[in-house]
Amino acid sequence: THRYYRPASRITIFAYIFGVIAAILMLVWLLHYREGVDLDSNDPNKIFNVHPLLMFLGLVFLSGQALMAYMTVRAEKKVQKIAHFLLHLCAIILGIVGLHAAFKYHERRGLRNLYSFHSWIGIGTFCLYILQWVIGLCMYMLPYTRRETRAVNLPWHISGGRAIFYMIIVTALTGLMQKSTFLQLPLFSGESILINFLAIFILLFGVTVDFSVSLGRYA
Ligand code: ASC
Repeated sequence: THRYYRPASRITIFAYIFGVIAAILMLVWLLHYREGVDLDSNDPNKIFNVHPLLMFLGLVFLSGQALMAYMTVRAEKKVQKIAHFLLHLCAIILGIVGLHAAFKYHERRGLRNLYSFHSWIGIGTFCLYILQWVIGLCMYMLPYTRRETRAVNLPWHISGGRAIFYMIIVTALTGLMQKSTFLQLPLFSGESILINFLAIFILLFGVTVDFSVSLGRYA
């Protein structure tokens, strides 16, 4: 019988574990060390905290799951493709709310927008992410594109997607470092160590997700 899915290799299982650890560390950081999350709060910090939570859950965690869908979704190719597409759509929706939280926080605090390296590469990456999604929709989901055109563009879709995913990882890590600079945490305080480990697990998630994609093609 024909096997539709690529088997989840060991590296894909590691990616999944790193992603879950990063998610737990993010929640411990925001709920235990920080003020918690609430987009409609009177406390501007609770508004801000929505930003790292949703950007991580959407653009790091869910988009990583989307990249691995062809390995992890135990169904025929068409279903994997729809899962890949919808996971990216969820990531975009979470990303929009997460970006809104950052702007809302700045407005509450009377702070300027878009002054940092983190914000510049973040906005650039999010625009590319949406562009890639729209191109993917037109090229691979809607029935108008010829089979040969799809095939010619597939390496670009995959390479471009992997580059955007690494840009997301870079944005997440610079965001964490920017926040810990603002917080002026004491060296080796519990929170500072937690943020550093969160950053390491986000990086490990990024590398292992990308390995799953690249090595999966040879499985
Ligand atoms: C698609 C799809 C693929 C590619 C492939 C291009 O729409 O599901 O796997 O395009 O046909 O070679």
